[in-house]
Amino acid sequence: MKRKDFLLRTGGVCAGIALLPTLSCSRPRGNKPFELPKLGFAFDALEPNIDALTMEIHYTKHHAGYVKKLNAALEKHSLRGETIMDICRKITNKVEDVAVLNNAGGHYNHSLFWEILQPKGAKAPEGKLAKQINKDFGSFENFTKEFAQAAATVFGSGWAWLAVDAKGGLFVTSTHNQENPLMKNVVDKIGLPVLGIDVWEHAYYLHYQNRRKEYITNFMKLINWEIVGSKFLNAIT
Ligand code: MN3
Repeated sequence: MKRKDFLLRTGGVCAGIALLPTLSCSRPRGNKPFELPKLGFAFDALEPNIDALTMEIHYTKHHAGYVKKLNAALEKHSLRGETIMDICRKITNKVEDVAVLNNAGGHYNHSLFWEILQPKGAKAPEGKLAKQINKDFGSFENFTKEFAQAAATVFGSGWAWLAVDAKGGLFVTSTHNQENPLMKNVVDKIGLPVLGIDVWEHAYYLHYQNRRKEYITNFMKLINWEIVGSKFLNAIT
């Protein structure tokens, strides 16, 4: 994929056409507030790897909290009305942006997390995604090791990601707090996330306590590779 196409798709050229409001890629949503996305499965659907109580609290308290606080933080913010992805792409870590940064990240990251965890679906990458993983990591096993290592070594709260770069290649990275690889003004490695693991303690502590590695191992069994694969195809075509 050409770099320009990637930037267009990921919003990287928005700044360049800021003077042409009719061409803006902000796609205003009529300032409708963000809503908690519907969960595609029951709270207990991921048992025993992710327990029902963790799921329920994570979704109804944590994610719902990010959505509520995001809407409040956007009330008087210039990014109000933009899509969640464009907000992530444009946000900075300046003091006046922090509330939007944390809660837009919280909303985007968790929405992706629930999507790729949906029960059923392929249990290993297939097709173009499988080929690209082999190309960029050597093998699926190597990818798994690198991803698990990135997740295990996040200091404090954060996420590990599989993301697509400007050339359509895949890379593993990790971010702090609710940051993600879309946030080009905030993080070093920029790309479009296709898979993410939440390693905040609220994601696993009730069931795993301090055993983050065990949570990561079991999370790997839950990934719906069909959905990750379609996200990858969307990113490169
Ligand atoms: Mn979380």
